[in-house]
Amino acid sequence: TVGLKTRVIGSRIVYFDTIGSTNDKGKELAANGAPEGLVIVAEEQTTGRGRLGRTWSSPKGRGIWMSVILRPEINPMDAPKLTLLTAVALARTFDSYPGIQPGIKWPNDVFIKGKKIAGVLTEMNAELERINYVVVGIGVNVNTSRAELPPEIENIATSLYIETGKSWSRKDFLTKLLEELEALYLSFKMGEYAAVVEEWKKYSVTLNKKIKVTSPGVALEGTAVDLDDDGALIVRTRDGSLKRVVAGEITFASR
Ligand code: BT5
Repeated sequence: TVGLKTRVIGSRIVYFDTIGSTNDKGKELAANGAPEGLVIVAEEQTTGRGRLGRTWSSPKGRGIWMSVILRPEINPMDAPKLTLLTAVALARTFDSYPGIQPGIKWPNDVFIKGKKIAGVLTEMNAELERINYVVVGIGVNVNTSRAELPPEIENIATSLYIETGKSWSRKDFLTKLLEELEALYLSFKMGEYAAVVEEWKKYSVTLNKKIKVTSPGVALEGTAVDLDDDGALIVRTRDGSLKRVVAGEITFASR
């Protein structure tokens, strides 16, 4: 065990030396009745996934490749809130490292000085108005060196090691992250989401930027002006109208 102070998140941790994807394992275990809070951690993922079929580089022993099973009693439409909440937990954790200033790019990326250091992949199983389970996948580059980054992400990704020039305990990072995640999740369950949104805004590198949004059925350009109470991004388009985007993908438009 890692000496956790949490009661729900990480109440059970299953550990794998090597695995395809901790999210796939999470979905399998959740479908078979695994309890809320179960965490799956792997030293290495051979088919780590990002969103929309993208790959997530997960070299052995270098990062935190993990998934958490949640069973919140919320409307499936509110599931994206869990992604933002997780990004805030990650930002708080990075914030506790000397000289590290995390930024959150909507909805699921954590950046340090313009480079991606962590990502969140939230997947759910729901029927009608009821969530059966949510698997929150989290990938964090802790001790990956520059040479270990795949060439295609060499210029867009970073790690704690690359940023600080030293190695860090993955166990300490994981412990802190699970504690922050639990604190945020418990207050979320009590209906206190507004504070999460406020904190998200504090870390945001998205607000007040010119962006392009692409998501299923949406393609628009404008300025990200706010995050609403539900965690949706509010974009002001050139004609001055406000558009609400709940899920998708943004790129920063170069002026
Ligand atoms: C994400 O997707 O950022 C979600 C990543 C979630 C990974 C975790 S690890 C544990 C769990 N099990 C899984 O199989 N997945 C989750 P997305 O926003 O689609 O970003 C993917 C893009 O990030 C890729 O297309 C690359 O450009 C870049 N990328 C890939 N690996 C990276 C890494 N290790 N660090 C930084 N960027 C990376």
